[in-house]
This record gives sequence, C-alpha cells and structure tokens, in this order.
Amino acid sequence: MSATGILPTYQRFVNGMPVPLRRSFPSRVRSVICMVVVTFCLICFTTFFYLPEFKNSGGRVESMYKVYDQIKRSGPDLLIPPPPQLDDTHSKEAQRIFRHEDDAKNDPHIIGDREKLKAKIEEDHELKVLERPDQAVTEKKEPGVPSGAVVTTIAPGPSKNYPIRQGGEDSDDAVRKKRDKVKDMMKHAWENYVRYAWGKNELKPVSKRGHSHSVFGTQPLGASILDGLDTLYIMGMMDEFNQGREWVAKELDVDNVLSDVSVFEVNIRFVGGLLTCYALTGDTIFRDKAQQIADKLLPAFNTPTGIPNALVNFKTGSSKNYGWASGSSSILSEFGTLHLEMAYLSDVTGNTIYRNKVDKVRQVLSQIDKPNGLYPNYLNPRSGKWGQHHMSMGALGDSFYEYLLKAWLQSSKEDTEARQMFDDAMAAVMKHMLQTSPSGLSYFAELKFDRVEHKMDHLACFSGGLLALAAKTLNNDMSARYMDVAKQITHTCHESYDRSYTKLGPESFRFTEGAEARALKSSEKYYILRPEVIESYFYLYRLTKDEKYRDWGWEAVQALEKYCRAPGGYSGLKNVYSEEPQQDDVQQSFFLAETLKYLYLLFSDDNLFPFDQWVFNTEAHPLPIKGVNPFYRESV
Ligand code: DMJ
Repeated sequence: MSATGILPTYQRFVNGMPVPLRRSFPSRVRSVICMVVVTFCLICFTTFFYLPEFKNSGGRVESMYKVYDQIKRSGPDLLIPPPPQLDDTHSKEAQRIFRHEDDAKNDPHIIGDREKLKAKIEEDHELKVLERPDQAVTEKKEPGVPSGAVVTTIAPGPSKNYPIRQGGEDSDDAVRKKRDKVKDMMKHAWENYVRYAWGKNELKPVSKRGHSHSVFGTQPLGASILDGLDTLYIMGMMDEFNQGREWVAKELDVDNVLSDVSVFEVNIRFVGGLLTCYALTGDTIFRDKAQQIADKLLPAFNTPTGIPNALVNFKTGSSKNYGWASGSSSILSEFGTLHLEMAYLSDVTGNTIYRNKVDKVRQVLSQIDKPNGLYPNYLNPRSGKWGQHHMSMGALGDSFYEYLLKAWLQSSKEDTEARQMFDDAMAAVMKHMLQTSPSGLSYFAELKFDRVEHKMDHLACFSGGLLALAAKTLNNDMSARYMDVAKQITHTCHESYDRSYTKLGPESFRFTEGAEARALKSSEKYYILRPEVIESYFYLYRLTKDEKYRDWGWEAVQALEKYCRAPGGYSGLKNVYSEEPQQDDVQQSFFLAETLKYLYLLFSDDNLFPFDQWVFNTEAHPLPIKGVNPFYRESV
C-alpha cells in the first residue's frame, strides 16, 4: 500500500502499471457496504406501505395483498419472480391468506377481509377492463407535417350496436358511384381532422393543425365532431361515429368555458347535432350533453323582452350583443333560429323551460309592428324596438324565415301561427325584395331602409330549397308561385357558380348593368365551403326529380375535388374567379355537417330522411317530426 493522499488506496500495480480495481476490500469495509445495501433494501420495501393507496387501506389482508400486487406490478424492475399460481383466480399469497383465514373462520373481521379481498380481485379485474383505453390516442410527428403540428391516431371506439338507419341507395349504378365518391370525401375530411385537429373546433387542412372561429369562444369544443357526427352515422361510418361518441362522452366539457360563445352557433351546430344523434340512436349521452349545453345558453335569454343576447359566457353566465350590431341589437337570423332545437329538447327531456324561452321570442315577433310586413335584421332586446331597417334573405336574416316554416312542419303542422307568419313574411319578401335582372335572372335583393341593394348572398341561396318545401307541404294558392320562385332562385345560384372560373360560387354576387350573378368587390369573391346552393339542389331534386339538379351537384363535387381538396382535408378559396385560386386553409365544420351531407342525400333515394318524417335544422341536422316519427322519443 502506498500512501498517496489522506485516504487509503488499494490500487494494485503490475510491472509498475496500475491495473483495474478488483473486489479486494478489507472485511471491515465489506461489512459497512453490506449494511448500507441491506438498509437501502429495507427502506425501499417499507416505502410501499407509505404509498397513499396503502396508507388509507382498511384491512391488513387487503394491505398485504396490495403490497404484493404493487411489487408484482413493479416485478420486472425489482426482479422478483411471480408467485406460482395455485388456481386460476388466486395467487399463492392469497391462498396462504385464505388458509390463515380458514383457521380463524369464526372471526367476523377476518371473514370481512376475505370478502374484501375477493371483491378487490374482482374489482381489479373490472378495473382493467375499464382502464383499457377505448381510444388509443397517440400523438407523433410525421414527415411532411409542419413543425409544431401534432398528429393524432385514434383506434376505433367500442362498437355500439346502434340500429342502422342508413340506406337510400339509388337503383342507378352511376348514381351510387357518385354517392360513394361523396362518402370518400367525408372520409378524407374526417380522417384529417382526427389526425391533425382532434378535439379542436376545426381543421386547417394546409398547415395541418387546429383552427377556431371566434364564435366558438377561445376553448376547443370539438365543433367538427359535434357537427359531423350525424353525417358519419348517415353514411354508415360507424367506427368513426363511435370515436366521436366516445369523445362526447368523455372529453366534452362545457363547464369550464370562460369566454363568450355564440348562442346561435352553439344551438344549431352543437345542440342540433347532438339531438339528431339522440333521435337516431336513442343513446341518452347525446340528449344529456345537448341539455347541458342548452342550459349554458339559458342566461342569454334574461333580457327585458326575452329576446336573447348573441353571446354568452358559459362559466359566468354573463351575456351581451355584438358591438357592431345596430345599437347593440340582437340579430334576427340568430334569435329567430332557436325554435326547432329548443322545442325538441323540451319534449325529449320533459323540461318545458327551453320551449318556453323560444315561445316568448315568437310572441315578441308575432306582435311587433313590421315595416311593410318585413322583418328588419336588428331588434333591441331591451327596448323591444327594431334597429336599422335592413332586410335580407341572406346574412342576418336567412334562417329566421326557415324556422317559421320548419317549426310548423316539426309540430306536425299544428303550430299554425308559425306557418301563417311564414306565408305573411314571404308575401312581403316577394313583393319588396324579389327582383329580376335585365337578362331575366331572379334574385332576392337586400333593403337598406327604402334603398334596394342589388346584391344576393350565397347564404340566401338556401331559399330555393325552402320555397320548394313550402310549395309541397301546403297546397294553397301560393304553392305554384313558391315552386316557381324556388326554381328561378336555384337557377340563379347555379349561374353564380357557373360564371366563375372554378365553378364554385362567391360569397355575394351582384346585379348591375355590366355584370349579373357575379361578385364585384374582392371582399366578396371567396368561397368557404358553404352548403346553401347544394342544399337547394337537394330539395329541388327530391321535390321535382329534375335530373339537372343532380348534374349541378356533381359539377360542385368535381370543383371541390379540383380546387378545395388539400392533402390535409378540404379548404375554402380566396377568389373563385382566379385561375389558380389560393386556399384559405380552413375546413369549416359545416362542410361536414351540411355540404357533404346534402351532396350525399342528393345522390340517395327518397327513403333516406323522407320529408314527411324529418325536418332538417339550419345546419342540416335532421330532427324527427312530432307525432308521426317513432324516433321522436318524447319523454313520458
Ligand atoms: C351554417 O352554419 C348554417 O347553415 C347557418 O344557418 C348559416 N350558414 C352556415 C353555413 O354557410
């Protein structure tokens, strides 16, 4: 031994060269090391008893079994071999405990422990079944995906045996192929949403990540799931439907939304979508979630007139109107488009509060003076007076008119007040807003007080389908006129598509000396995957059987494929007149709910959602008709 420092060294040298250290400690040091190792092992072992799970456990047998179980779970790390199994159910350890218990079988405490142990074994077994993730969600980076993007893959959810309500296959093979094509589009849209934006509101199909429109507030609420679920169901995409159902059951949380959310959008997309799923499946999770969400909307109705504000904060219940809306008014197309969902929700839950709220809105609207029989777009919820006298069949007005007709249909034609209000409103609209261009195109112009603005929104193109439905559901002296206008309006809307380079239509189009059915301002040239034109093709085809509507629908499919399809989903376009249109990188949730659903129905036969059984809400979620449709599922 050579003393080279304060501490002794046991370095050995061979031929003057140091050799690696071998185990050559003196016995005093060896016993110290041994004691340290034993103490360490002891500490590790006793630690199990201080885990929170054991600290609280009641019976000692149970605790021991838990310790054993915990060790078993950590087995591979601790290198403790599993105990040999004495029978299928119990470990040797458990058998030993039982034998001990047999010795003392008259002791009620120990018998209690045995039962607890058995229960624990069963419970553990159960737990394993429950804990197995229904949806194996994994997130990873993929080549070709922009940095920061997350890819989600989801294994199919548990298979539910929902009754199948699909069908509607056309007898013509060529039509069936077109429908299959639409289903493929839905697959592309959905799968990419799942991959890149699962749980977010919408998908950015070019940059492959989540997107959220401000109408949904600042928290992700899975808008594309809630809006797209019934389309998946109708198309028979049951694995995907079950994925969405599991998300609704386990992830959808509306209690912690601390931002302003649109009452109208949440109602038509979320409440409407969930209620359709409930009608189709009878699965109460959909009804209950719809009710939870609707409850969050109720505070918005607490105004002096009962006309709801546009925005509500789910968490605080405070509500307000948009600052830009004439004198902080509520908007006709928003507060006038709540009736179908709220009335149906009352009937399936047995709680009348929802129906009462929309009945109050109806009462205000039926009693108020209407300038020239028309409904302005703005109404002040505090004074109950109209704001600016702007009228439109497009933005800010549109679906109010739709819900008058459809509330009457939904009620099995008992809500005659709604039908009367619809007919009166349409008479005024046709008198004051319906125009014919120099070349003979019909369109609904907009009114700003007494001034006519010769502009029609893409949104207003739903009115072709609506008027056709009005014509066919009540044979009165207006029917022929309704059908005639329905065909003319749908023709004009098709022209707005046909006159663009992409064969998709602009957001608004104008009628001037020089141009007809064309957008003039660059701010009106975009197409955001809207459904209204296709919606009218669907109604007109079903109600007239004129093949041209299917042809027009197929033109739209081809245009969507050519210009809107992106590697990561479908995108809107910034300018439909451009030869190389730029994509806007948003896949709107209504593309799943409406555009693809209406295309699918256009290439289906009449048995899929017949009009005498179902009525489509403004977001294309079919709701059953009361009294005639067994899927109404009214609470008893
Ligand atoms: C949809 O959310 C509904 O159709 C609504 O009534 C207005 N338009 C959008 C889609 O364009």
